[in-house]
Amino acid sequence: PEVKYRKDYAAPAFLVDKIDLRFEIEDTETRVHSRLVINRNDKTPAASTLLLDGSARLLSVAVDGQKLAEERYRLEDGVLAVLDVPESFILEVETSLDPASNTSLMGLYASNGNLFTQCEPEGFRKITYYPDRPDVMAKFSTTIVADKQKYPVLLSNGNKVGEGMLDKKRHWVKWVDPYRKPAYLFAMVAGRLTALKDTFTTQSGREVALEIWTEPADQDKVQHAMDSVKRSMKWDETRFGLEYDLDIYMIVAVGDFNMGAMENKGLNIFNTKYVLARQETATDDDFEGIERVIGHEYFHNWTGNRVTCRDWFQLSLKEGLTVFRDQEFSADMTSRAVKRISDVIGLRASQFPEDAGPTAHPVRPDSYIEMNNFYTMTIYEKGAEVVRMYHTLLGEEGFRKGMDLYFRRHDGQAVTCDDFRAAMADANGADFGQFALWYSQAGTPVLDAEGRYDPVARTFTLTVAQSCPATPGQENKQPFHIPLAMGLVGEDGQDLPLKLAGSDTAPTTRVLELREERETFVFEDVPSRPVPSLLRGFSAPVRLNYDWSDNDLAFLMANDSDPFSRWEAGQTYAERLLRAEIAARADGRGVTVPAAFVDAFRAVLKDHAADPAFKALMLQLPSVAEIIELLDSADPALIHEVRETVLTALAAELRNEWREAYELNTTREYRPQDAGKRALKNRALSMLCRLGDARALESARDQFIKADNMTDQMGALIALRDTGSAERDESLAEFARRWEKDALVMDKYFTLVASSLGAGTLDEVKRAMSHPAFSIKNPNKARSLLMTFGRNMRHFHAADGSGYRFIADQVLALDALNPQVASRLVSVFNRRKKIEPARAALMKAELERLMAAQLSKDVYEIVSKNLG
Ligand code: BAL
Ligand code: ZN
Repeated sequence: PEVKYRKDYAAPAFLVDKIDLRFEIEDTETRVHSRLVINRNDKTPAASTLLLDGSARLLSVAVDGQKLAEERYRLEDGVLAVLDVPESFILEVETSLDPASNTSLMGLYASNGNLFTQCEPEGFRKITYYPDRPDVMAKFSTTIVADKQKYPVLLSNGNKVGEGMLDKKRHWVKWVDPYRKPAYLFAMVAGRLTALKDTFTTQSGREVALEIWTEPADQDKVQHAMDSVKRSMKWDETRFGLEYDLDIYMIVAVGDFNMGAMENKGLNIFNTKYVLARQETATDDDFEGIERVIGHEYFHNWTGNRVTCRDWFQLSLKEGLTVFRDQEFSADMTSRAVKRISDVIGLRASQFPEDAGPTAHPVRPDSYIEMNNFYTMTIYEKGAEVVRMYHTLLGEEGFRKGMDLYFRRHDGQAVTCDDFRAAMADANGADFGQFALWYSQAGTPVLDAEGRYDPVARTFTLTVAQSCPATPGQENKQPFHIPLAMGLVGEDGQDLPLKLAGSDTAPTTRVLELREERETFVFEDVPSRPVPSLLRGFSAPVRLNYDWSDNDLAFLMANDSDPFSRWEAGQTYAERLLRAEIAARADGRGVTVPAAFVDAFRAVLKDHAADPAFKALMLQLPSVAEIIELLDSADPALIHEVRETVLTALAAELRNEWREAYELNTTREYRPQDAGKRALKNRALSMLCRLGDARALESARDQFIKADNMTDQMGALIALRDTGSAERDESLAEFARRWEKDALVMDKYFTLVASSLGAGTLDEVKRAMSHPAFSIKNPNKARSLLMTFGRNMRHFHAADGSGYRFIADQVLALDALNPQVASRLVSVFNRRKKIEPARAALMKAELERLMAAQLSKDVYEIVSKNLG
């Protein structure tokens, strides 16, 4: 397959001023007529051949009203070449589509009898022939014609300008989008849908119609989504001064969707997972996820749609920035500390491994085979960290100045990451030259810090060395520009003023700007040996090493004024213990959990003043996947066993405290704002159940039966999941029966099955595949059962290779249907080089088996990088 390179970018030879689309929806096909007003782009050398991307069945091509004879065009490998075209002309193209057989869910496809589109990044070419690249921005109009009974609702981007009956049965609707946009932001929907309607009045006093469309039976689950839309609109006005720009904003929910959601102009299409919620069917995490994703897609209207990407290598320009914006939104709506910690957990669990593996790529990649493979944690989450670092370096006001300049300069344009960086620099007179390396160098930088207290000089000297491991194609890295937020905590647990030689301010948190391989900072007037608190707020996406004593870590856990660093101290303490015990077990010794470690966690549990959501995070140990990253030649089974032993010790030693936490955080009635209490209560329940005592199992069973909300129902099931008890099997079976008609709740059932640690998990997963609610064609189902199993470190890494074989088989089955989802699934093999040799060999054999099969570009790219 062909590799595309960033360095080969060339401006488009032709531009499209206007495109008028007409969809004729019939029973057996959909015909698409497009009419383009095309002009040669005077910035490029004269060319007389127009090249269009496309793979749909081509019916006809016409230039200036003349249907072209076959010798006037050529169609080869997804490119239509129209020969001898004039400077300016009208091009008409007719195609025929079969949405019902489109299992890729890209382009136009059917889901439960309704029609939807997904065009980002390159789906529009499956609909018609077009310069399908984001730097071609045109004005779109869309007319949809369909049977009124079957497709009463016809939607597209922009404002509705007309509708009527064509004959007795068929109706039409016309939509016009006044804003220029790339083809990837096009959308249309046709079907039997119902809307919740509301309005929002913008800061300048315009009334915007809001509509959330779902299948009729789901209308009782959209209020939270609607509230989230209104909160998002308000927040973007308040925080960034950004107002919505059309008369109507629509969201449509669809059950078959490759991604979470899509920001099509004025017509966002959403996975039902990120729209539908009721207390009885959705957990607190689901509610938060909906608010976050609704915010994310809404925020794209400015960061992505009004200002878009020049080419797909710049994807993080819109995604990193929009994730940063949704993170800030969620932080303002919930708890900033809890949000930050949760985001870092996700980054470490998924982005750090990606950045250390065979598919590692910079935030702005240099090449790709299949663009769909680059909707990654690196582009999104590391991209958001890069944006956050501007914010940390410039402060809120400076960052806002940079954003304002970015929109002033680039509204209506397709631009690059460098343009964003220039706006941040120019608005603030800042130098972000070295900062550019965050876009071009892959890999997670490592900071090795050392501290020395001099009691005579009363100075504390901090030395920080930075390095970055090699990644594919990048052997040697240059030093990054890194903001390191830090403090010094005094003996009494209070922050000390940070007086740096040569500076006349003494704040208690400072952002040190690292630029060299090794730098030293001397703090003066330090009265006694402090404990340094480093990387406060996780001020940069790096790994940090510092030789804290266990006492220092327990002290920071209890005292650090920065909540992220309190949490981080606990994680570092746990990680250190786990590593030591893994090494001990490998030498045949038993696992011991020191009293001091237990005491540090006891103190957290007994801190009744702390936010329960924060406590729930403090009481969580690093995952097996995170520990694998820290080791060479990791044995997943051993890591798992040690981690379980430590958890069980914490459960047993703190049994009374867990019981107390369970009781204190059980509330009489359900209120959304008690999510933190539910999180802590359910963590306590899990800890108690792992001891296998009858009282705990009974509490869980009782909670499962009586729960009036999904968080508590799931909390009980998660607590029971690995107990091997009769209560487990009964509750799980009952859950599947109770919710067999609710697709999103059944996803939870499949997730529970696939994340189980018990011995029969693989068999249970295989059985679940023939459950009537399961379909491998539905991405949510494939993700909840198969992807969850691929992340089940105990069973995916079964020593006999059965987990690897099963996943490889499913990759092949999926690849024939939906390459995008298949390619996500095969990525669970990415960490092979971290795994001990016997298992690594079994993994390699499966990858080789895949390589020998007929693969999509998507899966080929991931497998070949794994074997390369
Ligand atoms: N643009 C693809 C989906 C999202 O990031 O919003
Ligand atoms: Zn996005």
